[in-house]
Amino acid sequence: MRHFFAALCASILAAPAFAAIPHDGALGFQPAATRIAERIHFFHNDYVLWIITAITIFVSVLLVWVMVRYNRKSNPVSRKFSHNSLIEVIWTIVPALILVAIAGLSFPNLYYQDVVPNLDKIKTESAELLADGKSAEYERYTKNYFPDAAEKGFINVKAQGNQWNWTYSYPDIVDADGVALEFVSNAVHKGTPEDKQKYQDSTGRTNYDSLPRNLAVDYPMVIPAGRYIRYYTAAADVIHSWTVPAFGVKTDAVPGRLNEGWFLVDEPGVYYGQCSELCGIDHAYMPIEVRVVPQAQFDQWAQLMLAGDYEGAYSAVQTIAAIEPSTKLAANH
Ligand SMILES: [Cu+2]
Repeated sequence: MRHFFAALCASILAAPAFAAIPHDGALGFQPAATRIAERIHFFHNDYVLWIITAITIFVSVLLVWVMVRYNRKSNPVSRKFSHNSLIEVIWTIVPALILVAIAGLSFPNLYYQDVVPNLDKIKTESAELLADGKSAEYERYTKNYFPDAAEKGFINVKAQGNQWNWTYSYPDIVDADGVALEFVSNAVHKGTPEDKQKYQDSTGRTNYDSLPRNLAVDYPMVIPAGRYIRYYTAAADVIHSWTVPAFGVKTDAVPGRLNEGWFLVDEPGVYYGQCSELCGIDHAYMPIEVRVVPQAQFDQWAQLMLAGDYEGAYSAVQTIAAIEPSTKLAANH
């Protein structure tokens, strides 16, 4: 265990950037890295949790009251009535109102994360708010929509689930022949004593000990920070699910179907996830590693990958360069 922590600290310290990773004994969510995750955290921690707590306390008090007040000793002869219109109306309407209150906040969140934003609309709407001098509205608007990023357009990535690894494709990043960048991302296995040797022989790398088990991959998905990412999920064989907890993103990858979603990460760093749909014997060994890097570093990585220099590309994103002094999300950590 001590070695594990030492390795974990080493891996975190080696890269100055933030790493979203589960910790032993931790409680709650991983820190939110996207607006989607922030909204989910607020919905859960500051809203539904209070409602659940109130209901649980209320029901427990009722139970205790019934047990104490109406047991055979304190209430030997029970009354014979079986209906009460008022209480029946109350216990129908109040739970319905509670459900409406929950839905009222959860549906906008679902819609927000499900529907890929219209970037042109974001550009015009934000420009209109600014032109009309509505700075308060603009502030509120830019909490959920990001005009600067909208200017730059989407980065498209397709994540295809396979038994048992992921194939990432970047349809907009093409070589001279028009062939899109595509590569397979395999787990770095840490099970048998030979795994380390195998990893070192096939990649020539020396970082095996610093990699987290069942989370690190040989060739991670890389995306630029502060950009709208539109991702697609598909599957080659059975249903998988592309999931990164810190992004608040989980999308099933279904054979014969193309699902889509989006996210935008401000803070460069390493973000880990795992396939979240039982997909067979090696379900536990198809992790997801996303490296969020500044745009220049992303471009460099993409060029090296296109040129077939996978190891060069891998080392190009091992140390994640810092971005502007401190981003909005960095301040939260
Ligand atoms: Cu899977």
